[in-house]
Amino acid sequence: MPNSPTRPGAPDTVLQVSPLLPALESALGERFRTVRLFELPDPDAYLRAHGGEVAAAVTSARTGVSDALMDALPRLGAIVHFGVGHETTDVVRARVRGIDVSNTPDVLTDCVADLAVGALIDVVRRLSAADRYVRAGAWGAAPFPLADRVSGKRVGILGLGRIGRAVARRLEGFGADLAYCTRTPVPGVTHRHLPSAEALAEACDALVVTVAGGRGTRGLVSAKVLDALGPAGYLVNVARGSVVDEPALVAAVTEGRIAGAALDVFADEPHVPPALLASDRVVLLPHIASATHETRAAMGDLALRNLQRFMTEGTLLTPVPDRPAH
Ligand code: NAP
Ligand code: 8YV
Repeated sequence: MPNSPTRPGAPDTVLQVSPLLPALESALGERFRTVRLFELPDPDAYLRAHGGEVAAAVTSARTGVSDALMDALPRLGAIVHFGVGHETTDVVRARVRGIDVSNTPDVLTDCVADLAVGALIDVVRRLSAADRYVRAGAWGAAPFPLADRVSGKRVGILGLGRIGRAVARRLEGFGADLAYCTRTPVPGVTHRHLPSAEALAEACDALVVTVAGGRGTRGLVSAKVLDALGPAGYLVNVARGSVVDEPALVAAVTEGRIAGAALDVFADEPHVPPALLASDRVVLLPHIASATHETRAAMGDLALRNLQRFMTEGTLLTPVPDRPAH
């Protein structure tokens, strides 16, 4: 049973843990007694004096709610994430405390899948590299080197959840030969299921990473997996930087042990390893897979509706599922 704010004498402060979409921030300010923790000169002093007044916390998928913050909020009933990833919050720990947790699934799936396919085409056909070549005035001197074909490629999808399946649907239109890896085969999916990331990498020309982040998938794309992908293979990561062993990736790219990588996420954002910045074999994106006007508005709206529902009825619209993804 979650800690409901509808109890007599219950707290009603909403704690905004991190900066959020401006429209969401305005709505929070208009509808709730909202405290912006990240702007306070002394957040610890605030928490000591007023932590017991906080009913719900709103946070980004990237920031979550740390264990220490959870501990400072004895009457917290809900953690509302802006974003689908929630590995920055210990959901099991929250559940033990009677705290419900929500995220924003589905509304971002199409945009993230669009970007994954765009990034795949970019790195395989070398679109960004060709753009740099034209801008550098190199076109007149020599023809741009031939790239690899996208249509008909063998593509492995690591994690066939909402986003992975949307990537698969798009790639079917490219005549891709698809395989995937999840802990449990997905019922009704006819693409080949492979039991490990390494087996999947071995069987494909391009590996698209769409698994959940967190402890359970940390370093899943290891040096061995990259070697299984091989010198003609491409990596696309739109999941989390933690899923890929980044030093191993840097080594594989710079030594030519994989053909290239397209990355929307990194181990220590916004820091990108200098060797990747210097490489023409990689496409580097600043964590923008869900960053469209339409999708961010839909994410903000869903986060707000979760919070509204909790503050009025003590339940959430899109609670994260019971089975921990990490
Ligand atoms: P989802 O529906 O929960 O899918 C997660 C998938 O990961 C499931 O198929 C799950 O299958 C699989 N998985 C989990 N642990 C695994 C493991 N150890 N080995 C293999 N597969 C594993 O989540 P989603 O909505 O598709 O989102 C996926 C992730 O994308 C999010 O968690 C987030 O980190 C990332 N994301 C990134 C951006 C961005 O801006 N770049 C935007 C949105 C989301 P099993 O449980 O059967 O293993
Ligand atoms: C956001 C994301 O960029 O939903 C997620 O898990 O990674 C992205 O949609 C971001 O995390 C919002 O906080």
